[in-house]
Amino acid sequence: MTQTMAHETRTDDVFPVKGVDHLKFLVGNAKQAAHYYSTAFGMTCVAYRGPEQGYRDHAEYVLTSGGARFVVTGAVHAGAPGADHVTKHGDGIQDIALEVPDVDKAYAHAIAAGARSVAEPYDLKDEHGTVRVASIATYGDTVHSLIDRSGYDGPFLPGFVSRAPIVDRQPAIDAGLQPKRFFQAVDHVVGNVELGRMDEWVEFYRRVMGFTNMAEFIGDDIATDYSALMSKVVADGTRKVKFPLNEPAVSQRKSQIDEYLEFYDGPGAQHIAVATNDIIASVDAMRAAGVQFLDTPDSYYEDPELRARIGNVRVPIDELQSRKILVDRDEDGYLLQIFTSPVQDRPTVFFELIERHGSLGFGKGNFKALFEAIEREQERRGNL
Ligand code: TYF
Ligand code: FE
Repeated sequence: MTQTMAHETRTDDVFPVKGVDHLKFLVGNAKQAAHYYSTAFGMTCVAYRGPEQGYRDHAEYVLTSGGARFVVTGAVHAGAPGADHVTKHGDGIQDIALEVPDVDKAYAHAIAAGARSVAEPYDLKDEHGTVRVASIATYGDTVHSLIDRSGYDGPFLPGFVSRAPIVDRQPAIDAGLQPKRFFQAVDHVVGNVELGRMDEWVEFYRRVMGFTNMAEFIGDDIATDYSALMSKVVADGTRKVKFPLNEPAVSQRKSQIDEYLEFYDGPGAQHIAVATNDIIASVDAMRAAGVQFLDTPDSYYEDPELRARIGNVRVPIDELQSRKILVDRDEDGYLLQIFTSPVQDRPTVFFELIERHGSLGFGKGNFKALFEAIEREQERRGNL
C-alpha cells in the first residue's frame, strides 16, 4: 500500500523560501473570477491594476484570505501576453510565486542547477518601494516567480493600486451567517505531469530548490488498485511549501490525471489546498454560495474500520457525514478535508479545504473514497 520514507535531513538550505507569495490565475474574465473568489471563497479584493492605471494588456485583481493571496489576470485585448495561455489551457494557474529572501541568489542557484529562465532578476518600483522579481519555468507552461518584497509596503506589487472589496461581507459576518475567513493559508499546490515524468519533477525540485521528498506518496499497488495515479510530495526545508506531484498510472480506465492532461492540454497545477480552522463553517458558507463539493457515500461514515481508526475528532461524525467531509488519522494526528468539483467548465483545476490537527499528511486513508468519487464525476462527464 502506501509507503513511507524518512525525510532527508538537511545541513544547509541552498534555496531558502519564506512561503507561497501568491498564485496567479490566468482567466477568461478576471472581473467575474474576482467576484467568484469574493463571494464563493470569502476572499477580499485588496488591489487592482488595469487600463485605468495605463496598464494596457490586462485587468488584474488581487484577493486575499489571511495569508493566502490569489491574483486573477485577464487579457483585455487579443494580442495581450497570456491570452494564448487561456485559449490553450482554459482558466488555470500560470504562476506559483514564491517569496524568497534573496532573489538573485535563488535564481542563480536554480539556473546553475538546470532550471529554464523565464525572466532574469529585475526591479519593480513605485512610490511604495521596490520589489525584486525573477521567474523560472516548471512543469508545462507553469512558472515560479521568485519575489523579495522586503523593500516594499504597498498593496501587492509596484503598479498596483489599493481598492475596496468587491462585496461587503460584514453584514453576513455580523449576522453569524459567514465566518470572517473561509481559509487562512495555502497548504499545498499539486501538479499533474505526464506519464513517467513524476520522478524527473521530484528530482527537479530537489536539484533546483533543494526540496526533499516527504514521507507520503502513492505507490504502484495503490495506483493499479483504484487510483490510476502515482504521487510523490516534495517540500522545502521548513515544510511550509508542499508540492505533491501526480502522474497518471496505466490502468483499464482513463485516469483522472489523463483527463486533466487532455483538457488542460498539458501538465499544470491540479488542485490548491487551502487551510482552514473551521472546515464546517467554511463548507457551509461555500455551499450556501453555490460551490459544489465531491460526494462521499454514507457507507464511508458507516464503515466500522474507519470509525475505529479515526477515533474521536473535534466534531461528531454526523456533522462530517452531513457535509461529506473526509477524515484521516496518522501517527501525528488527524485531518479533515473536502474537495470541490472543478471550478471551471473544463475538468481541470479544483480546490481542497483542509483542517489539520497534527497530521502532516495528505489524507492517504481517503484516497480510495476520494478517487472513487472523482471517477463517478468522470463517468458523468463521459471521460472514463
Ligand atoms: O494532495 C493530495 O495528495 C491529496 C489527495 O488527484 C489527492 O489531496 C491526490 C491526487 C488527486 C486528488 C487528491
Ligand atoms: Fe491535496
